[in-house]
Amino acid sequence: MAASNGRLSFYQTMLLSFVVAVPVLVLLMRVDPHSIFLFARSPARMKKRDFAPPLVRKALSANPGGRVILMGDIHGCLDEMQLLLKKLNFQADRDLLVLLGDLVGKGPKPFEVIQHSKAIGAHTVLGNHDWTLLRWYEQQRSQGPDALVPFANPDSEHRKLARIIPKDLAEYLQQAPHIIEIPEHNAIAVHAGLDPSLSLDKQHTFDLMHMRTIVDGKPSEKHKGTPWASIWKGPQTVFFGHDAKRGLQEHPYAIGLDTGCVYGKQLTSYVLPEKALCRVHALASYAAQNSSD
Ligand SMILES: [Mn+2]
Repeated sequence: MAASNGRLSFYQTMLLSFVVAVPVLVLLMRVDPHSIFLFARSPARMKKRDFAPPLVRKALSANPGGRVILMGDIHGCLDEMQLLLKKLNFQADRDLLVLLGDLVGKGPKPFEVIQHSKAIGAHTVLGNHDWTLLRWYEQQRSQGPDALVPFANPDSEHRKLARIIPKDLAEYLQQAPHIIEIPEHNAIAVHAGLDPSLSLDKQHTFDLMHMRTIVDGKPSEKHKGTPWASIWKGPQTVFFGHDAKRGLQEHPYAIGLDTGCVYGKQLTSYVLPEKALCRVHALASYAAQNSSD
């Protein structure tokens, strides 16, 4: 292969590049047809956040005289969800129920939670676990049950759930916005957080679904750092989940409601206009706590 001077000739270099590059590109295309375009754009800087969907916002209003109930991360805990709704004396035709995302993941009854949410007319923002399930679902729909998803764990429960989720339940998650606004209460619901330095329409959906802190001025998934909610100055009050490690957070303009039900702790809701918390204890511990709330 080598030329007589020990170096490759121009034509040998071209041929070798071609022989190496073509199988690599074919492989990438098989994994994800979009990857070839991404590869061409900025291969070294490609991250999971670059796959996040375009921002969807939705405004909702309460029924006349009705309450708004915001509920933290359910994670498949159907029994606790039903207990909490009973404790709240929830009336589907009167109350507006807004879930803070992560209906699925880790817990025992993911599909039942989506089914029940749909049945009682609940709205939800999209959580990181819901999004991961949808990424698998959409990839499998276009490429078959063995498709892989970039930056997603092929051994995860999401991949298995995606193969069997009923279409109408997947559609319930597909239509979920990333931000729900309730103007009459000056309230916003997101799964994880908001970047306090950006307006609502400039928020990045990856951060909306994953952030916990501000580190070096930027949103971060890390637990260590300044909680983003502590520096959110309003004027809207933001209701969020995703941070079971910190648990209940009550800042002047931000209220965190993920109290780790799936880890055997509590399922928590907040009621407007009463400004009252309502909680139930988990019936069991369904998962070991780690960082991927
Ligand atoms: Mn989460």
